[in-house]
Amino acid sequence: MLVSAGTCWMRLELQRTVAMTNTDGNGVHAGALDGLKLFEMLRRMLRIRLFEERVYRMIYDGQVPAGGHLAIGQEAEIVGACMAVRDDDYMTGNHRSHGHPIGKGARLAPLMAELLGKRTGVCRGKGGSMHLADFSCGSVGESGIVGSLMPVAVGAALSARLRGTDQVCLCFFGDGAANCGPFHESLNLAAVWRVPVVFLCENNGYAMFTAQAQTTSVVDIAQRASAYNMPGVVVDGQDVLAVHAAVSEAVQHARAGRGPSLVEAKTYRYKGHSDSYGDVEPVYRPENEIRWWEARDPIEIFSTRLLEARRASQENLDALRAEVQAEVEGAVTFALQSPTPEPHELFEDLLV
Ligand SMILES: Cc1ncc(C[n+]2csc(CCOP(=O)(O)OP(=O)(O)O)c2C)c(N)n1
Ligand SMILES: [Mg+2]
Repeated sequence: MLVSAGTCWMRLELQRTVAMTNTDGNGVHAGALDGLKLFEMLRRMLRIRLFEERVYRMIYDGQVPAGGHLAIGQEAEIVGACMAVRDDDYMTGNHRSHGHPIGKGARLAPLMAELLGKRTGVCRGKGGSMHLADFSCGSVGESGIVGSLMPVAVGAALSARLRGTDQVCLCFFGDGAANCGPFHESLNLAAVWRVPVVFLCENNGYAMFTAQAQTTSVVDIAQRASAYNMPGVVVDGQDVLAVHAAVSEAVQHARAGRGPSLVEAKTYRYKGHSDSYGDVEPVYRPENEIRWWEARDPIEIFSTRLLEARRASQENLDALRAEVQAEVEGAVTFALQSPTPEPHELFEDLLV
């Protein structure tokens, strides 16, 4: 009963959001982005999707020691946001953030090796799925403690300002995190100090097995921005261009020294909360809800738009998918063949 109330609410919300933020007739913001960037957006979304699907299979084969939380279905909000910032800008994630460094341009092989706990991983195998950082693309860190990277994002942005650079920090967090203390503390301090952070709420409608409507005082989490005197905007998280446009505006605001913004992307995860090996989840989402969201698949939507706007041919799309598939398989081979760390390495790279 409660779940179906949540379902109905989510559909209405998404329909309202789509109406508010839809792109132009072809679904492509004419002139805003060149063909190469559009194609790169699709490439990164495909990288995330195929990487995560491969990780999913490897989890159930027992090859990923700690399991993982997958973001399949959320690719558009990740890539739309990450491609609205520069390579030298910072980014923080959460427990569901394999895809976020990929969105920001990370190489797949060291990321896959990290998930397998290998020495060649981005954190030399010590971070794993939930605690990885990839400094090569500005990914400062991720954490299994919900909300805990939000103050870190404020710190990264503050450091940029103190060093006199114009870097910004893109801070990803979930709808569940928006009900935790660090959300409120971080938004407040970021606003008081006017630091250049873009808070990106990935509202996938659930915190573990609980629908947002059952736990949250507001319909749109972006409403909370007004409590902290910053701009707040809701965007269709399945539309990569809409997210890109909203985050670009927030980034411009931050770089101009005008402080933080809150962008809420309405999205959905197709897989369970966690795909840790052996995890059995309760039934908390109706099948028809999952099917409804799958019909709004971000990669399908964007591919169709590129075809309709004649920005790509079907052959281009097929070739891109094959290229990314090969890249993912290359990453798997690299990770499987890489050595595991020696026991003494446990005490290296520690700051005490
Ligand atoms: C401080 C804290 N409380 C509770 C948990 C258990 N937990 C792990 S993920 C999660 C849900 C987070 O939901 P959300 O922020 O919406 O992110 P999503 O998983 O939907 O991407 C919870 C409650 C935790 N890891 N840390
Ligand atoms: Mg959530």
